[in-house]
Amino acid sequence: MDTRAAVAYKAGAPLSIETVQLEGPKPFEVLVEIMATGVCHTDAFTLSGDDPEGLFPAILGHEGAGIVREVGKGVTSLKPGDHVIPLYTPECRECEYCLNPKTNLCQSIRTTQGAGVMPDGTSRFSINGEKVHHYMGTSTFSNFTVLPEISLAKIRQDAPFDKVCYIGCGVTTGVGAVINTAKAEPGCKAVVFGLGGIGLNVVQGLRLIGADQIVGVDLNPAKKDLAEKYGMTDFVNPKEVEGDLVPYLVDLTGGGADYSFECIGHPTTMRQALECCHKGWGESIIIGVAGAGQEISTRPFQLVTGRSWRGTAFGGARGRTDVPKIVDWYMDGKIDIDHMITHTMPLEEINTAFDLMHEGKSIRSVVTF
Ligand code: NAD
Ligand code: AHE
Ligand code: ZN
Repeated sequence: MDTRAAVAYKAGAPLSIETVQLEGPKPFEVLVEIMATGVCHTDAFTLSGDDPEGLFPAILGHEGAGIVREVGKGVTSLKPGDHVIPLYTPECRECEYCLNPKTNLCQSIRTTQGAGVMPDGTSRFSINGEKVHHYMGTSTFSNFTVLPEISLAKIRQDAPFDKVCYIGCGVTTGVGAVINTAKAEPGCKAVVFGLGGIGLNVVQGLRLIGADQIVGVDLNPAKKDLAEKYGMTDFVNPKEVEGDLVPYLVDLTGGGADYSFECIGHPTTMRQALECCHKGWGESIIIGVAGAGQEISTRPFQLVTGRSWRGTAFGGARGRTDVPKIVDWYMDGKIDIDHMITHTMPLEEINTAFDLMHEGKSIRSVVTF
C-alpha cells in the first residue's frame, strides 16, 4: 500500500513529506494506522547525526498511538480495530531479560531494531523500490506502519490518540524513572536537570509519589511556570547562580538530593547531577541521551562515598504490561498530559515541531494524521 510519511534522507536536513510504499504485515507482525505522534528530543538527536545507530533514509518517530488495521499470521494478542501504543522497548515475555525482574530491556529483537529492519532482517518501507529504514522499531512519522506484535501495547478505546501518544515515550520515561527505576520514597528531596518533555514528567512523577522537595534546573526561564504547576518547589537557572552549581544545589537540598534525574543529555550536567546527590545514599538517574563519542566522568571518590550512578530507558517500564495502566492513570486524572502538549500540527508541518523544540518554545508537539 501507499502511505504518507516524513522521511529523513540525511543528517541535519529537514524531513521530507512523501508517499512511501509499505508492505503488509508478515507473520507475527501488525499493520497500524498511526493517528497521532509526539516529537521527542531523541528524534531530533538521531536526525542531527549524533546517534551512533542513526541510519538514513529512515522514517523516524517513536511516540505514537493508533489503530490496528491488519494482523499477520500467528498474531494472537491483537485484532483489527484494537487501539495501540507502539513500543520502542518491546516486551516478548520470553527472553532472558523479560524473565529477569531487574530490567525492562527486552532483547528479543534489539539487533534487528537497531539495524532499522523488522525481525526477519528486511524493511517494509520503500520508495520507488529503494529501501527506507525503520526507526526504533516504530516509525511513527508515517500514517501507516508495521510493527512486531510484541512491540504494541493494547490500550482502552476511549483514550484520545492526540494525548496518549505521549505515553509512548515522554510520560512513561519521566514518571517511570521515578517509580520503577529510582523507586523514590514519599518525603524525598530530588533535583531534576532539564524541564522539557521528559523532565516535567519526572517532576509530576515525584509529586505523585509525595516528594517533599522537587528542584528543577533549566537554562530556559520560560520552563519555570509550567514546572511549578506540576509540583516543582524550587527553580534554579544555572546562569543566575554565583559560583559552582553543585554546592549551591547541595546547600538548597540541605545536604544533597536523595535522587537526581538528568533529562538533558550532556556529560557536564550528568556529572553535576551525580555530584549534587547526598553523600552516603544519593542516587542519580541518567535519562538524557548523549551523542556519539561522549563520555561521563567524575572522581571515583563520589561513588566511594555512597553516591550511585544509574540509567533508565523508557522509565524502566514493561510496555505491554505498564503502558495500559499509565493510560488509565491519565484517564482517571492521576497524571496530566494535556498541558504539556503545547503544539499540535498536521504531518506537513512536522519540521516546525523540530524548530519549536530547538528554540525552546514547546514542551511537546504532537502531529495528527
Ligand atoms: P527537551 O528539549 O524537551 O528538554 C531539554 C531541556 O533541557 C530544555 O528545557 C532545555 O532548556 C534544558 N537544557 C538544555 N541544556 C541545559 C543545560 N546545560 N542546563 C540546564 N538545562 C538545559 O528534551 P526532552 O524531550 O525532554 O528529552 C530530554 C533528553 O532525554 C534527551 O536527551 C532525550 O534524547 C532523552 N530521552 C531519553 C529517554 C530514555 O528512555 N532514556 C526517553 C526520552 C528522551
Ligand atoms: N541509539 C543510541 C541511544 C539512544 C537511546 O539511548 N535510546 C533510549 C530511548 S530514548 C527515547 O526517546 C533507549 O531505549 N535505549 C535503550 C536501547 O536499547 O536503545 C546510541 O547511543 O546508540
Ligand atoms: Zn523519546
